[in-house]
Amino acid sequence: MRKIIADSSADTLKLMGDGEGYASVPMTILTDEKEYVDTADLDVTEMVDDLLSYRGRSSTACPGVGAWLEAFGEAEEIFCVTITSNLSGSYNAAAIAAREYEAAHPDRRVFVLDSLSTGPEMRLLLEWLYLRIEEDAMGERSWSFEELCKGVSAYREQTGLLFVLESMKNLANNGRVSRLAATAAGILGIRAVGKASDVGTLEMLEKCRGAKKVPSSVVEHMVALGYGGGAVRISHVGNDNRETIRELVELLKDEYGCVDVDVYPACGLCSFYAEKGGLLIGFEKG
Ligand code: X90
Repeated sequence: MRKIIADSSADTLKLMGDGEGYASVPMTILTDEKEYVDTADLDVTEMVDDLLSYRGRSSTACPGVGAWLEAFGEAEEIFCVTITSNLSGSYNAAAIAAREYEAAHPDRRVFVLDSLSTGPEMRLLLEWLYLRIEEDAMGERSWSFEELCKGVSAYREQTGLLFVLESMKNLANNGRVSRLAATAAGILGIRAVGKASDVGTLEMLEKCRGAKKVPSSVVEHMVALGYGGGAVRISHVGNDNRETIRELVELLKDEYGCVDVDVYPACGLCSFYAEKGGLLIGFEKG
């Protein structure tokens, strides 16, 4: 049996089909008062509201080796996709779990892909794996373990991630971005637009004054990065951005002929860091 596994920064609790061949390993969000475990049971809206009025310390923790091992179950070929190893220990934990699992079961294989990104770009990588594994299971085309590893690694180079953030307080407080980079996003009405860099860090691109300019700015940056009408995945924090997202999707459809777009709420980890009003956009470059 083959299994795909991602940490919960992928905003993907279920992947397309029935869920047998997929698992999401939860991250944890911590305050002095509460611990939020990023599973299907987490009320993300409530967490985001709690955090808005919370003044104390808050942080996050990635899944440990044990959590990854548990998710592996008894699968024979396992494909893990993690948040960028430059901002989290998730990749490291998964890689250690992979070595342990392979040592305990010499006939089984585990591949761990560092997405160098998070959220909707991870969703694209997971869907790529899912569709190929389905194709193979249906006998439409065979995909060996090695081909899947190579294929998804190559696909990662063909995908990108943009973010639009109204606040970068939690990113700065937890050392994921410099205080200087975070300042603009703290000012009322200013949104920081940036991308996941080639090494999996936050790279600032532009400051957007007001929501009105967000859709065109996002599309411009996407096109500059190679977008040409391919698949787009958008996750959002809170519901204040509906109009912006609607305009963005319309632009992509009308001007670029995009037919494969999916919009959904972010799970706990990305909601914590992207904060209320945050948008994450994953897209294909070719
Ligand atoms: O291990 C942990 O505790 C998790 C740490 C995660 C830190 C960063 C999460 C970023 C979430 C923010 C905008 C997109 C950033 C793109 C990065 C390459 C979303």
